[in-house]
Amino acid sequence: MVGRSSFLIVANRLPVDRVVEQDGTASWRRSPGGLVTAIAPVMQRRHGAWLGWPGAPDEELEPFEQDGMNLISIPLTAEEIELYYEGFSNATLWPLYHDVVAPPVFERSMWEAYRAVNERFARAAAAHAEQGAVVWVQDYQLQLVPAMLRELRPDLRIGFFLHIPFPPVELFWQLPWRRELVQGLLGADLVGFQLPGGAANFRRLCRRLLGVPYKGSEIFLEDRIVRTQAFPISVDFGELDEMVRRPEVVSRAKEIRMELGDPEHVLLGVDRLDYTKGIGQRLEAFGELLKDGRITPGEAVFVQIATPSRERVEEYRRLRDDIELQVGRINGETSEFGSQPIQYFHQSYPKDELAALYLAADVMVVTPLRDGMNLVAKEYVACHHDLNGALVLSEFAGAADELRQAFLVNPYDVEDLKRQMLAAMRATPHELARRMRTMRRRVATYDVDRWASEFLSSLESPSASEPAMSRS
Ligand code: GDG
Repeated sequence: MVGRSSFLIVANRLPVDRVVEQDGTASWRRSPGGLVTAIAPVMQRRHGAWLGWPGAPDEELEPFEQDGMNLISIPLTAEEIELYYEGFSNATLWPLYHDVVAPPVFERSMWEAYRAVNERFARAAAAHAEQGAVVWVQDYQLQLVPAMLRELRPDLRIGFFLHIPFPPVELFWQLPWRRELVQGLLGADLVGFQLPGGAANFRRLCRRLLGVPYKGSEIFLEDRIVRTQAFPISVDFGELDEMVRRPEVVSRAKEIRMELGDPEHVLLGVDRLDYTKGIGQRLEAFGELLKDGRITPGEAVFVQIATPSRERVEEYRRLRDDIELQVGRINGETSEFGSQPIQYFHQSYPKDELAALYLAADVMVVTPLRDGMNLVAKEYVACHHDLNGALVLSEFAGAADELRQAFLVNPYDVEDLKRQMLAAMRATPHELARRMRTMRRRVATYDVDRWASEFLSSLESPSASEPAMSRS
């Protein structure tokens, strides 16, 4: 039995995946990803607990321990997965928060399920938190949890971090449940965003919608202060840097280039198959470069890894069909015997294979139409201690704020995409090294550990105005 904890993470998913061995026995393995890596040591130090959904419908599990973390499973029914997760989270909020690049679905049944599931998470967190515990709620699936939890447990210190962009007031305004959502977030002591612009959008929204005043980063409610601040997330630089120096990863990278026919330029895209990632636009631009004769089929190969994602959501099914049609069309028009200019993979890969791919790529093409941060861009930089390699990066990715030495591009502008991809292919080793060195310094300094520790120390320190408020 897991007791109460002084530190809790509340996230849609538990940080583990179920693995079934050949003999049929099932166990859990820690999920890959920076968030878990950054938070696991804090969890171990503070006897922390992580609350989340285990990933399959109707799974009722007793609390269990894995890698020194106490895991508390929050069950979801098949209907809740459809309405709360695929519905309100991924068909309503996801497109709304990403500049409405796809039309958001507004459906009352989805909203009801979102509210009910958020309530379940809040109740579970209230039940597992020690007096005065620190609770860190993650992301857009759980925006009502901070206020629900405060109502149940006013003694807690509550933080919230949004991994995706926070939209401008004019877009957020469309949401029929806009007041409830904002009030949900205002239950936190600290609301963290990827960029200062997201935090500013949120403060303006609070004033327009609820009439609450703010000054600097602080929003003044009647009885307390909510702080808003940017904490740009990052990657485990040390782990990736070490991984790409391993002989087996180095030789795998060489092998990948050979398997691709040893072209002069290997271009790479790695994304969840998502309509926010601008995959179609970048492939279109690459196809035009081939058709215009600016590059020849044997000269460059574009490897696009499109990891399967949200496959039951209608918009994602359509996207998959569109991209696969497009890849077929471009390859059909431009291939030569034995070489296809676009190599498309709708699969996921182990981490070290991904690292070898990053190492093998001359040009990393990261061109989302909107992205909270984009870790792929930072991972690519972390993998290039050789100072080789060019990053083509969308101005609409949060990472563009930090990685100013990338080949920055407007992903809506096909000509600009073509220009920047060509510039990246033609740049001299000296220029590439100059750009990469600066970007690496940034990612090495601001890694994911720093992200987590800055958020937590900000959450735990009282705000400048707080003592004054409590005296009055
Ligand atoms: C959200 C926000 C924000 C991808 N394919 C494979 C694989 N991946 C890994 C990448 C990277 C991660 O998935 C994707 O992270 P991104 O940041 O690029 O994008 P989202 O999934 O949309 O993430 C985003 C992020 O949250 C964190 O706050 O940056 O803006 O949208 O780490 O490497 N990993 C493995 N195999 C694959 O095939 N192992």
